[in-house]
Amino acid sequence: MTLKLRRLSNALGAEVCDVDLTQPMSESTFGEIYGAFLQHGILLFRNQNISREQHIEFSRRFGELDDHKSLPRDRHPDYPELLLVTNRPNADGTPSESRYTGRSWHTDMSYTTQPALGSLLRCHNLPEVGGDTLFANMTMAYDALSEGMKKLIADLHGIHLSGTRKINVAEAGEARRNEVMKLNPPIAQPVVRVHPETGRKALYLGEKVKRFESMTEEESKPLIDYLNRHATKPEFVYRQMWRENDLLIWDNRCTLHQALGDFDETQLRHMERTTVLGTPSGYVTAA
Ligand SMILES: O=C(O)CCC(=O)C(=O)O
Repeated sequence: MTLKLRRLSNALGAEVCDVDLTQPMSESTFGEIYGAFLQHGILLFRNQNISREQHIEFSRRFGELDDHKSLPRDRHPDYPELLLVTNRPNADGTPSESRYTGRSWHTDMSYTTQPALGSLLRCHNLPEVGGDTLFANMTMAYDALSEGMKKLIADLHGIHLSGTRKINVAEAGEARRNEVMKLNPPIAQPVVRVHPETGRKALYLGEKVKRFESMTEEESKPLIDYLNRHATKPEFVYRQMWRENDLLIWDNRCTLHQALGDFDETQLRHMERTTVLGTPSGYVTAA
């Protein structure tokens, strides 16, 4: 079969128009999907009324799945392969721990030494309007830098911290932040990452990076801020306006994303994510 693809934006992404994920899929069709994933960075499958088992089974074709032990409170109680991104209150009426997941530019699990290859996010419930997610193409952003800047950042490592977002402390609580920090010590990752499959260079930063290795926060901040601002300019970005039963996969090795929170928080937004483990990258370092 030849996949029917529709590009989603100039920067990245394609919709796969003619695949039904409730049906068995041949190796050759999956091979085409994987090729399109590498080429476009994001693939969107609309109208996929799949079960949780089918979500997990399809995800496994991309590689080994994480059991989300770095975020134990956010995983589905019956399916450790599924991470909840939801504002549905807990059974005891307390607010969901994951209601603010992803509210800053990041790439999944960069704060571990086995960052994610890809993530497959399924939209279960949406607010009346909004609840969008932004994605940015880090290969394109890297390519657009000057040769001087490329040289300057070539050997830098950014220190990726987990659970440091102010919103977590203020609203999810100090206890959760400390738990996540303890499970996830600071990790130094190359600022320029070579994609293990395409061989292309991409910026690997985001707002979890507070400083460069061997440099202070004060020294690092202006350049980190510049690179993040550069990388998330509109020309590198796609805005996903979700529909229920969308399944979207992104390549964490060459994209950043951010959940916008552009909706009425009293309305339900419920997403579930599988995370495909990538190749080892980075090393544990001091905060
Ligand atoms: O909820 C979203 O749209 C994105 C969630 C997110 O950032 C993530 O799963 O890493």
